[in-house]
Order: sequence, then structure tokens, then C-alpha cells
Amino acid sequence: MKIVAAEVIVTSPDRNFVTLKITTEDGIVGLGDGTLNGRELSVASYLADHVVPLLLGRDAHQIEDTWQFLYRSAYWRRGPVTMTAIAAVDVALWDIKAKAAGMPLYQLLGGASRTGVMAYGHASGRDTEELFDSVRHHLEEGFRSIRVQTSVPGIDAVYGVPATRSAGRAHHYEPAQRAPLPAEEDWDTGAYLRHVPTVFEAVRGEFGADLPLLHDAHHRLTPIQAARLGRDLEPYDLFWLEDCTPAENQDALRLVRQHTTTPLAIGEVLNTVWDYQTLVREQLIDYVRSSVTHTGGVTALRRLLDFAAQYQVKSGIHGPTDISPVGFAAGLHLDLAIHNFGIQEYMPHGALTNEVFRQTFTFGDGYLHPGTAPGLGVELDEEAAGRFPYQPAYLPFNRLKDGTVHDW
Ligand code: KDG
Ligand code: MG
Repeated sequence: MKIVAAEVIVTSPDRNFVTLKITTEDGIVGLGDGTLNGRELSVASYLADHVVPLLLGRDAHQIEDTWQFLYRSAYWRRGPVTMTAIAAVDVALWDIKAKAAGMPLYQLLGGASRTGVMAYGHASGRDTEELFDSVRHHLEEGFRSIRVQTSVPGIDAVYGVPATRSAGRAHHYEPAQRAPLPAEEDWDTGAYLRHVPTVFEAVRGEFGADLPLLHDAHHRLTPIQAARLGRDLEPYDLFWLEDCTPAENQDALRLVRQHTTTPLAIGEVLNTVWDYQTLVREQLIDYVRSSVTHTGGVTALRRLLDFAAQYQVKSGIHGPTDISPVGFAAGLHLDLAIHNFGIQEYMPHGALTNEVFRQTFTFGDGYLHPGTAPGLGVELDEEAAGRFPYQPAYLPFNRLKDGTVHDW
């Protein structure tokens, strides 16, 4: 089944998305997500200039061979741009194969291992009252596991907390700003470490012991600071503490592990199975946070999660709004099929995004399901996509009080 066309579509309904559309000689269309937040056009160029010409005439069914060809023939391996571009091709080819088979993708991955995919949502607030409101709102929306992010006294803007509160949408945090330059935020680790345990104490007091709670430290701590936070949060029984130290420093986690039993999740900025060698083999983490989109697609993330499974490390697939509905759906099919599923992040997309990407997944009572439509279950409305041209947007960055650039 020859590939006869491949096209890169950049659209910006609520935010920027890069989509690869592959068409086969018998008219089957597959979609792949190539969105890399704040660096979208680099992947669009990698695909359009260097990958699309190589795809034409190839057999769409040869997914593994195409993956190995794109990975090894470039010579320059790994890295977010390369792995996101490979993911876009890989996911589009899985979509095609599943549509050709007339089955939802999870059937080709071994079939469903569970009836639904447990999802967590993002609650946040600038103070306790706002945070409690946000948690309640999530419970009403059907979430049964909740990430808690909070403002820190003395810091103006903190990761995960909207700067302003618009009625009813306090829980919708979108870090990338449409602007020609990245926004500058400030950071104070001491204030954060003192404040966060008091917030979890309050949340447990209000919502009880049973609600699974998560927290993202977003790469900001040194190993000893992370060890202290993990230990201080132990009484509040977190489902996980995410990205407590910068993810690329695998050795850091040894020290954290020596001091705390708070479960650790890492990996949304990692791109390959090789980035996890130490983390998984030494069992320094409990959850893998990679997305299908930034880790070379379904083929590569499946391989990584199978490796993790040998060490009882589970999945926690990245699902913020900067993963497009196409990449999100691919993650859901994997979630349903693998044995070592942990939890799925679910940050609902905005109304305009849902107009451009028609989706079949369902959500209710804490669980997602990708649906039973053949393929991924996502269609792109190209007319709608054309109404939202690319707009420059950046993630913010942090400076300490003395002006030093810090991890964001
Ligand atoms: O593009 C960056 C975001 O995806 C990231 O900040 C979100 O940390 C994140 C999360 O856990 O969803
Ligand atoms: Mg994160």
C-alpha cells in the first residue's frame, strides 16, 4: 500500500499544532502529531523539507522499517525535533494500518487490557479557597485523580497556576503565551519548599485520604531539595511527585530515592528509551512521563514501556494541551493495551481545537476510552484548520531574585 502524498498542516485554533497527513494509493488517510511546544516550525520544516520526500512511494504497512530508516539514516540521532518528526510519521502509519484493518488502534497493539484509562486533571489556585474550588470543579467534571499546583507567597507567577481567574475556567492553565518573546517569571525555591507541604495538608484535610493527588515540581530542585520535598510530602500520600529534579540528570534520582518513599515520575522532556536506561534499570522512578509525540511514536513508546515493565515501572503518559488530539488519542490506545498502565494525564483542549480535530474518545467517572472507530478515532477538518494560521508562542522562563536564569 504505497504512500502517494504527505502534507504538513500547521494550525493554531487555541494554540499551535503541527499535523502530518499521509495518504495511501487506495485513499486511506493517516494523521500524526508533530507538535513541539514553542518550537513548532522546526518540526514542520524537518518533516516538510527532509522527511516527506523520503516517504513518497514507501509501503505504508512497513512501520518498523520506516521507523528504523528515519532514525538511522539521518545519522544525527535523538533530540526533541527529530523524535517528534519520527513520531508524526509513526502515528500516521499506525492510524493507516488500523483503518485498513477496520479496527481501533488498540486492537493491533494486543487488544484492551482494561475497560478504561484512569485520568488525572489539573487543579490549581492562587490561594486555598481558589484551589479548593478548582478541586471541586474537577470532581464535578468527573475527575477522580487530581494534580495540585499552587501559588507560592512572594512569587508572582508559578508554573501550573493561571495568573488570572476567568469565571468557571480557573482550572484551564495554558503555559505557552502567544507573544514574540517568552514571558519572564520569578522563582524562590526556599519559599516553595516551605509552602507546598502546608497546601497538601489543607487539601487532605478538606478532601480526605482517598483522593489520588499528584504534584509537578517542574525540574526546579536540586537532589537534596527534592529529597526534602519528597519526605515532607510523605504524610499526604501522593500518587506521584513529578520532575522533582531536571530530568536529564539521571544520577540525581539516586540521592532522592535514598531519602523518600514518595513515588517519582519523570520524563516529559526525554525522547528515547536510552534516556531511561539508568532511571529504569536502577528503579529510580515509578512512572514514565513520555508522550507518544515526543518519543518517536507508538512504536518507540511501546518499546520503552515494555522495558519499564520488566522493572515494575508504570506508564504516566504526558497529556497537556500541547499534545494535539492526534497525539493524545495515540496515547490512549497504548494506555488501553499495555499491561503496565499507571495513569493518564488529561488536560482538555479548548473548543476551537475540538472544532478542528473531531474526536471519538470519551471521559466519565475518572476514566477515558479512545472509542472503537477504526484507526486513532481523530479526523482533521482542514477547512477549519485553515482558519487558524500559526502564531508565534513561547513557554515562559524563570529568573531568581538576583537575575540568574533558573529551570522553568
Ligand atoms: O510544553 C510544556 C508543557 O507540556 C509542560 O509544562 C506540561 O509539565 C507539564 C505537565 O506535566 O503536563
Ligand atoms: Mg510535567
